[in-house]
Amino acid sequence: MQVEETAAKISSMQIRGALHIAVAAAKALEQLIVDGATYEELVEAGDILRDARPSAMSLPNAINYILHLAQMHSVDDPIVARPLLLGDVANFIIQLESTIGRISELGASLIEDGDVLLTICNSTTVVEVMKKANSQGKRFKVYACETRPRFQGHITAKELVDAGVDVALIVDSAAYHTMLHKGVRKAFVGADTVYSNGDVINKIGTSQVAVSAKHAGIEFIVCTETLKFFPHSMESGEVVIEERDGKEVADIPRVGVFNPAFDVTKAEYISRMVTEEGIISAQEVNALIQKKFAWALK
Ligand code: RI2
Repeated sequence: MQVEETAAKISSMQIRGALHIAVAAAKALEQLIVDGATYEELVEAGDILRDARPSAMSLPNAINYILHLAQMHSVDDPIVARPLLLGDVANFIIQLESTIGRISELGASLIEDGDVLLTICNSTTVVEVMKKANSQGKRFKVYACETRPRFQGHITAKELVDAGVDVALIVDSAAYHTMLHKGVRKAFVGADTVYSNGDVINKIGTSQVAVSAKHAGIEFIVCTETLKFFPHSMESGEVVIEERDGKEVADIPRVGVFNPAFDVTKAEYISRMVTEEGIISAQEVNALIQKKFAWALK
């Protein structure tokens, strides 16, 4: 797929979910390298892809890592370096896609027979965790927030029901009530960006679920690949919270709309994080950044 086409699909959310957009961008860059791009052309392509969606750190991390590999291998020396670079890029993509398997194993260990769970949006990672627990013979119920305005909760519900999981959709504003009155024990959510202090950016409404979970005394669990960690959060601070077209919410003459796509959940609301490196506390994110992002922090 061409770079512009991939960027357009990410921007319009035909390709969505923090992991999927990172893999799509990595594959677009891989194709450019196959086609003989110079380092400058890769940098330009990286800029186009990076701008496609601003709030998911998986996207710039994947792009920056491939540019780092290209620099290491000197992409402009095609005969010697290009095959080595392509090998490393292919390896990176395979590793990226395999992290989800490790997270699903670890995450499933937190789900017990008879559990009642709640989730928001459509996180591939969370869905895989739940499918894994189901395949282990555990029987549990999931309440899926519909996730206005784009209803990604419907995708979650469909994927879970197809896998044989007992699932019910709720409107987003029913989350707290459902926790209190339907015996919810754990909330599982995905992530788009994780700051070094453990704060998490995820789909709008996630922070309300987290605050409600704390109030209701239930666990709030974030499932995230470390690729979503923000290595430079100490120095460069804030990630832009994407604001999307108001028409996604309502199209009423003379009525304005504010449509943020994400929000920030503070680390204090997060019980645990499930990563491919293990189950950690939000306070352990910074140490893991030092370990996983040495290439970016130099
Ligand atoms: P996975 C999604 O954003 C949601 O916020 C979801 O929790 C997160 O990406 C992570 O998704 P959007 O693309 O990487 O629907 O777990 O705006 O699939």
